Amino acid sequence: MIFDCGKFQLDLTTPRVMGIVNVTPDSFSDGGKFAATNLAIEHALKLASEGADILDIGGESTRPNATPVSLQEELDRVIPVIESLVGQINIPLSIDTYKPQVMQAAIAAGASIVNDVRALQEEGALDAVAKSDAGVCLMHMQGTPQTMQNNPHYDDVVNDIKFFLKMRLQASIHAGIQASRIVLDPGFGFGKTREHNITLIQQLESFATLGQPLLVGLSRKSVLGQVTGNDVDARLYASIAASVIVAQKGAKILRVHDVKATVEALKVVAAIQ
Ligand code: 8Y7
Repeated sequence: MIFDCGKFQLDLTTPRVMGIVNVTPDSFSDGGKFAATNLAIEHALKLASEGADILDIGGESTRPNATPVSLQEELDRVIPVIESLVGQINIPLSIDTYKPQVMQAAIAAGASIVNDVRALQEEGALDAVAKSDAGVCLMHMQGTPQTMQNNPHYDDVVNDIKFFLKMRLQASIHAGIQASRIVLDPGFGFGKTREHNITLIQQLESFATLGQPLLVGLSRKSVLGQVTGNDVDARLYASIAASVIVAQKGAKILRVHDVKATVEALKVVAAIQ
């Protein structure tokens, strides 16, 4: 299976690792924007040297209750990082955004993948991707980051999410985005209880019927905190366990903070399979 992202043709025969690069000055206390840019670039280069196959660059936190960021602020955060990285490393860069203007600017700056937690539902987002040759990740979310963890409900969590992804896949293909450019993601933690997340992991194989590669993000997520009792900065071992399990259940791209540990764990999975 090949994931077609313009300049890059990513072979998904074995699972790939997408390293997370956050460009959010609020999480870097004082230093301000210049410091945030440089820290993000440094971190991205470290993840690339650890074996990341893709880097996912985001300028707006999608955590529950995070404050929204203006278009200009988001551009100011992510574009300098993308511009710098395209000249330094030769792996696909992904832009984590739901805003079509950010998608367009990031692609112009050299990004090869759009990672959209709103699955191209924003006005103009389908067109922004369709008129490029970038790949795209369509993710499921119930509600918005502000409200999604207030009592999420599904009739049948697996089938409801599969139906949503199937509809967004159809809309994307209809807009002119070839199926070879599309990966799908159940969106762990985005409007899901602990039980919803566990059920989705248990039944991850059933997403194969959608016929597209699956991207999974479970790294350091709250379901792993609920299971282990650990805070977010102590969820590495739980994250590795989750990565190994979803890789065995067919996930093709793993979105993670801890690239080195994940790459090693996946080598063990590959050696056994
Ligand atoms: C995911 C994601 C986040 C995910 C995809 C976090 C941006 C929250 N999670 N994108 N983004 N899938 N495709 O804890 O699971 O990393 S942000």
